[in-house]
Amino acid sequence: MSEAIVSALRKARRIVISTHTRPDGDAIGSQLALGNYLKRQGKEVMMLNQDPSPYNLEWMPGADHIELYDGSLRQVEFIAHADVAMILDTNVQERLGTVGKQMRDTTATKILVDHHTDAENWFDLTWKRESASSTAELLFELFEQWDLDVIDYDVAAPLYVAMMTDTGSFRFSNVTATLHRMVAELLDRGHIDTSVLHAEVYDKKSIEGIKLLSSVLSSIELHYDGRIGTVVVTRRMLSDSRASVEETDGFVNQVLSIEGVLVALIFTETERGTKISFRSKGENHVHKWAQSYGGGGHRNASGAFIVGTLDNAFRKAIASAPHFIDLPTLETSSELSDEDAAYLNSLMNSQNN
Ligand SMILES: [Mn+2]
Repeated sequence: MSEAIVSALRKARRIVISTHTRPDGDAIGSQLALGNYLKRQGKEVMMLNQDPSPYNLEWMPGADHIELYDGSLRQVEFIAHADVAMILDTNVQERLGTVGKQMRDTTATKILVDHHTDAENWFDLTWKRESASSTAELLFELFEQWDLDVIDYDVAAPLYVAMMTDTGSFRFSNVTATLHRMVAELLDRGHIDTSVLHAEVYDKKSIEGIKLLSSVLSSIELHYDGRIGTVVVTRRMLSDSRASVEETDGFVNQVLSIEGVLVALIFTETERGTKISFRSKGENHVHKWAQSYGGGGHRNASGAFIVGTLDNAFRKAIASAPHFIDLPTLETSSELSDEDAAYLNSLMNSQNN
């Protein structure tokens, strides 16, 4: 399959690249690395997303060439007349946002490069593996197939950032020796100073963001004998801190860093409902849990959205935890509040009936 993808890209003249809404480091890094690589190969490239890049990724080479999708004739025509449409780091139309329909409807060869579970079936060619650390890792494999000599700083830096951000700086369980060999190639070919890139991405927090972190962490709770940890981000916390919601990225990892916590959840209150981010360690997979609320993602990192109040979403998610995670029985769950226990009991009784 990788040969077919490289061959389609070789033959293509016009290539459109898109990635998911609220893009992260892997999304933007992969998009830029591929975009810059294809431009080196003489291709006409358009990079189109629904949402802007996070502020700490705006420095990356080519970031100012990513366009926000506005449905203009120029953009719609480019997609319609493209030879190849690349979909990166998501495998569902809906996650592409406003640009999704055009990407799906184009007559271009639609190529998916992604590491999420449960792909939709409208792609012509796919290069996907759930166990891959990042979409960037999969892209590197395609570059290997094509020509590694094309990789310069403009390709290597975004690819490195994509791998770094999707692996929690190379510490998650999907980090392999093979990934480190790829990183070694990127450092050599891009003449990369890793400390500079790390600082560009991680040491740009605002004082408002750190204040928000402090109020979010004060909401921390442990459930089920300390196996599940939660924090909440209320609209009040956001407005009081004057931080943007993007600055909550990574907060959930603080909860997961507690010894004994298997799964960390962060509940973010929005106007329409509650967003839940799930993070987990090792074999405690959370994607099915997120899917039970219409969400999805990876086995160790998923998300979902529940319409309704924060309080309701919180109790619902906590009560359903034992259906998805191996947890001690109720009797030993000393940390479960009376209210949670009552809700869980009513849930279990209704399922027995
Ligand atoms: Mn990713």
